[in-house]
Amino acid sequence: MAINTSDIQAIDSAHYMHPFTDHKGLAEKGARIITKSDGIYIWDSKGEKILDAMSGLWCVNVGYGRKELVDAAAKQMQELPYYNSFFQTTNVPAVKLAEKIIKLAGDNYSHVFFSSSGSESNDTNIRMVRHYWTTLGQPERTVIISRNNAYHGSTLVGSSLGGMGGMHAQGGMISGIEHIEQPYHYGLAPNKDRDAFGIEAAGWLEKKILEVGADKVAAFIGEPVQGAGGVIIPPKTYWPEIQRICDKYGILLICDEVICGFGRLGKWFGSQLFGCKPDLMTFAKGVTSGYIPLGGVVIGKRVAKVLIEQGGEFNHGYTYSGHPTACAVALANIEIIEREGLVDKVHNETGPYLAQKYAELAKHPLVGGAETCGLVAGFVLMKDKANHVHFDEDLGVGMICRGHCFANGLIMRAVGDRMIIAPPLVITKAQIDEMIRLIQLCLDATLADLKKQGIV
Ligand code: PXG
Repeated sequence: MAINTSDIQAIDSAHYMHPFTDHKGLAEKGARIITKSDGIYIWDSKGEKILDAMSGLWCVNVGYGRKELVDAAAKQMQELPYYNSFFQTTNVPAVKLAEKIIKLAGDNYSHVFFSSSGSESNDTNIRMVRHYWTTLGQPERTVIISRNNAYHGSTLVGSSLGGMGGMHAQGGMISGIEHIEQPYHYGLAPNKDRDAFGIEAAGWLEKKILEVGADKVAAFIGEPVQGAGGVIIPPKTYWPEIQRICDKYGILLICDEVICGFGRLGKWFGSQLFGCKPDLMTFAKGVTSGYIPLGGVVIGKRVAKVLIEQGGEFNHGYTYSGHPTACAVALANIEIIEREGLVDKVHNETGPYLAQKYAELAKHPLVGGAETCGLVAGFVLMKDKANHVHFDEDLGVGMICRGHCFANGLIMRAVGDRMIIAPPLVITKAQIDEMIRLIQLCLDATLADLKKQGIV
């Protein structure tokens, strides 16, 4: 179907309200219309080929153009497109997917609750942990501790859990959420020993627990690696220490695996890489590689046992909990990840290769704090990295760099001045080389721009 770009842009501007978008700015420029995809590439309506180093929005783990996933959806839709799991009914794909996810998660877990997104799943988490403590006769344990710059979704619960001031400012926050500082070594304490900083940053949790009162705290929630906050990779000492502190005070640990789960960090779940055993794990995105919406919570035995044996009816659920078509696509997606050995490939081959390439990229005069973990990576654009001087925030240097990426056929995200990537797990070494060449080119163009404007 031929597409008239300016017609679609005009209708888009007249009727389609986009997420996280300044519409006045967009109307002037017109949205970029993405029309097709294959592997790690997407194309726009003008025929430009773009290397999608963000896997859509951190989700297209097996890459675009997988007919198997289309076939799985079509087959399921012909048999049973939809049915609910309320009123003592179930469906085969949901049952099989729950069993499969528990096998991947390991011994600590027994049940899965399904939703359609990461935000909904975190809402489920909060309902679940508060219900858990009430069932155990400790209803005053309601407070959830989270972190600054965290992202846990965009519903009111998700944004309250998250640590983004801009989101809190629009619509407010639910009560009972506390935040501690994030474990951002390069940003907060670059001159400190990294591992010692990890212990110190975990210690902020203990301080907050004591401030709130341990008997009031229900859970701590964190992304194993903070994604939307700018790919903040914690020191290896951080999560084991967080686990120790949660255990010490009997507090539930929730890992939000929406980005880190399903192979992104070279393990099925990020918490498996960092050596902690959360009581609850949020998932979404990579479970279906984004081909169809699905999310959920993997429930540890400690919580499941109490809810099932003592909790009575859990007054919670979504129309699409356990959606058969979404679950069938997830099963086919996990089969591809297993058959192609993508988790091990990230761990043993492409992850280490990307790390090596980022170590080279770190020599660029603009690049500070370049780090990778599996197939997520980030660096911060620095004015004077020798003296650890950042650019003035108002200059929008990250957006300048992102503009060059857009113009040169590369999707790389800017979070402030942090430039981040999360390419599909199917990316090859040759494609990593191609991606790095493009990043280098965009960095050079950004530097030239900044010099021309007299900023550096
Ligand atoms: N938790 C985490 C860790 C996420 O990254 C969510 C929950 C919410 O999932 P849903 O499916 O409700 O969107 C996310 C989503 C960005 C960006 O700008 C990241 C997300 C969503 C939108 C934008 O990087 N992550």
